[in-house]
Amino acid sequence: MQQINIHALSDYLETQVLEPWKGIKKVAHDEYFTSGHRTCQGCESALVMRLMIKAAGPRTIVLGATGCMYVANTTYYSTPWVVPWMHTQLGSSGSAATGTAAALTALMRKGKMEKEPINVIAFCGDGGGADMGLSAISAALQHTQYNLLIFLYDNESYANTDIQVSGLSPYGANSTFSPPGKVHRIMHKRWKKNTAAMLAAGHPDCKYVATVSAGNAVDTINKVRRALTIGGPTFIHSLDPCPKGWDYDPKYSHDLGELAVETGIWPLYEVEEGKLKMYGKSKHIAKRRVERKPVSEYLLRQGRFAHFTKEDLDYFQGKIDEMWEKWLLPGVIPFTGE
Ligand SMILES: Cc1ncc(C[n+]2csc(CCOP(=O)(O)OP(=O)(O)O)c2C)c(N)n1
Ligand code: SF4
Ligand SMILES: [Mg+2]
Repeated sequence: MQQINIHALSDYLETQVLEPWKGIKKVAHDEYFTSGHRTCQGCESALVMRLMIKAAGPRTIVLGATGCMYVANTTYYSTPWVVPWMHTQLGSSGSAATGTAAALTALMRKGKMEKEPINVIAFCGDGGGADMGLSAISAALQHTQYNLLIFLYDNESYANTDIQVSGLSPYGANSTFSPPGKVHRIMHKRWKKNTAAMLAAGHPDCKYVATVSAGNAVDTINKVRRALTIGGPTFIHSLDPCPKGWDYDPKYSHDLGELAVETGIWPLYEVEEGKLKMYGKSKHIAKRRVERKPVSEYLLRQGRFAHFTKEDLDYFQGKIDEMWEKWLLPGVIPFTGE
C-alpha cells in the first residue's frame, strides 16, 4: 500500500485569503443562498446560511446534516443553494467534512483536479452537532492536515421533528419533550452545553473557534472569512432565534438575537490560536463597561418560557451572573480558582 506523507500534503493546504469586510457597505452583493427554500417566516437559521455562504463565496462545497436547514432547503427540484451542496446524515457533519476535504486533497495530489483552495463547510444543528455528532466534530478538529469549517446553527431544539429538547435547549424551556405540567412546572432541568468553549479548550491544535449571532451580521460574515482563511479544521457556533420553537412573532428574530447578547446569555467571542477575544457588546460586558440587561427581558418575550415564575427567572439570572462574575474566563471558561 502506498504510504502517504502527511507533511507533503501541506502543499495542498493553501486556503483562500478572505479579507474581512469593514462595514456593511463593503459586503459583497452576490448571493449563493437565494430563493427556493421553505423555512418558516423569520427563520434566523436561513439568514445565517445566507451570510455563511456569502462570506465563503462561490468556490465552496457545503455539506448539510439532516435538520431544518436540510429538509426545508432541499425540496425535490428546488433549492436555494447556488454552490455544490450535499446532504449528510444527522450526526455526521464532522466525518462528512473530513472526508470531503480528504477527497479533494487526494484528487489534487493525483492530478485529477486542478490544484486550488476550495472551502469545505459542513453545517449541523444543535441536535445533530452538539449531541449526536459531537465525537465526529471532535475527530474533525484533530485532523489538522485538512481545511474545513464546521458551522453549528443552534435553534436550541430538534426543530425539524417538532421541537424536542436537545443538549443545547435552555433550562426550563417548553418543548414537545418538556411541556410544563401541574406537578412539574420545569421539565427540562439540564443547563445548556458550553459547546464552543468545550471544543476550543479540548482541541489545542484547532486554530479558530468562534461564536456568532446573525443580529451582528458583519461580525458573523467576518468570522466565517477568518475561519476559512486561517485554515485547518475550525468551528463556529451560531445562536439562531427560531419563531416556531421559541414561540414569538417572527418579526422579533433580530431583537431576540441582540437580547441574548445584551443579557449575557450568549457571549460573542473568538479563540484564534489560543488567544481569546470578546466581541461587540460582550466585550463591554466582560470589561464591565455596560450592565447586562436582566434575563427576564429576553426570556419573557418567548412563549417557551411563559410558565416561568419569579423563582425560575431568579434561578436563570443567578446562573448567568455566576458565568460573568465567578468563572475563570468570564462568559467562556467555567472554573473557579481556590
Ligand atoms: C439518525 C437519525 N435519527 C433521527 C432522525 C430524525 N431527525 C431528522 S431531523 C431531526 C432533528 C435534528 O435537530 P437539529 O440537529 O437540532 O436540527 P434542526 O432540525 O433543529 O434544524 C431528527 C431527530 C434522523 N434523520 N436520523
Ligand atoms: S422550525 Fe425554526 S429553524 Fe426550523 S425552519 Fe422554522 S424557524 Fe427555522
Ligand atoms: Mg436544532
